[in-house]
Amino acid sequence: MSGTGSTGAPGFRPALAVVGATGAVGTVMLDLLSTREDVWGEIRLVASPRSAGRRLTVRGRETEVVALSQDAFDGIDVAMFDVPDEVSAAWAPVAAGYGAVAVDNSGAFRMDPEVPLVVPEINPEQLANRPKGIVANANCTTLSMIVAVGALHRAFGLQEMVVASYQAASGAGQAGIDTLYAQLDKVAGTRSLGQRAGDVRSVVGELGPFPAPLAMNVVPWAGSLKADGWSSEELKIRNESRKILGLPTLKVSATCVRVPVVTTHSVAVHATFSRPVSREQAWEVLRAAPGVVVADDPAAGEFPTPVDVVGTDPSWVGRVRQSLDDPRTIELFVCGDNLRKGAALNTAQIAELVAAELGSRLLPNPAGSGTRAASFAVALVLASRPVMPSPPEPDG
Ligand code: 2RA
Repeated sequence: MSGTGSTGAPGFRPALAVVGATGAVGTVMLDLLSTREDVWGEIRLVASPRSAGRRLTVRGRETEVVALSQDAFDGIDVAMFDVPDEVSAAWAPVAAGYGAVAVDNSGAFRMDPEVPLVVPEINPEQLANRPKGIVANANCTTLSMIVAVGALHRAFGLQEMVVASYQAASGAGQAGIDTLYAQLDKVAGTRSLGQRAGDVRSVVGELGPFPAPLAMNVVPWAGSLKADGWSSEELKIRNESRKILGLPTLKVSATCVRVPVVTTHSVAVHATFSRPVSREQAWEVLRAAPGVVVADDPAAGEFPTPVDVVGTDPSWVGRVRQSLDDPRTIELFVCGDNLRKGAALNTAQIAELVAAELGSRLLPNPAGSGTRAASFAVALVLASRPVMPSPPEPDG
């Protein structure tokens, strides 16, 4: 019943299950698993019964996808879930019951006080607090900005944050990507569109998962309607930022907007700290922060944009300014690939930390070695560099 991928330190390689291997995030996950340092023994690909039997390539090996069932977790040490909330809610506890550590990318457990919400650059120590055997990954919009904001918080003490997101179509899954491309096809080449109310709407046809046309438009809505006009996405940014930063009363206001970008979320952040912060001080902290790249030279036209950031791992930060009205407030613009750091990469980083922890448990444990091993693992995971080129696209 328990996860026992391949026991016996020092060559211990935990067995990994990737649940949701055939979805948009699952596909990026297979690419990451194929290019990051290989810490895994068996990699078992799991998906809905509809996708079972497909063959996908991971780490150069063609692997058959198995159907989600209890048996899928037998012998598994770490199970990643890239599936809808209700699937995770039902199956992550099953994986944990089989002795695996479940790393869940859905919203099912993020705010559960017995489930840590981990961003390895910010709060890796929370990984140890997992009484349910489940660790949660944050929402892609939070993840796109929190590594940069967390570094600034550590240096200057965050007091309040106002953000506006510019979210890509792929945040709404494959249906979002398909809808955007279909709408772009329909508006392409018609030079009169966008000059009369309703003309774009009448041409694009299907709205897909969006409440208004996305091509040639911006849509001030993402997620579902919650109390008093807030969207679920806006509340996630608030609640998740509070939990990750360990600031349960942090003031956060968010407005989430969908833009006609395929992949990579952007967030404009207005962050107020406990003391004055100059632009130079903010740059210095951001440049030293793991997982952050500063691209900030507006005179040279240098700032992050989604089309330049997509497919990369870091959070890219530009347009850093000290507020003209409050020296304690910094304005910045952050771009992060919502399918990589916003989803698959953060999940992979958490899983790698768990793998290191499981491996270190099997080593002789002289006083202090656990702590040293943990710090070393965090450093390795954050180095986050591909160790081999991407293999060809999966054939499934
Ligand atoms: C979105 N953040 O962009 C969501 C996906 N989890 O719609």
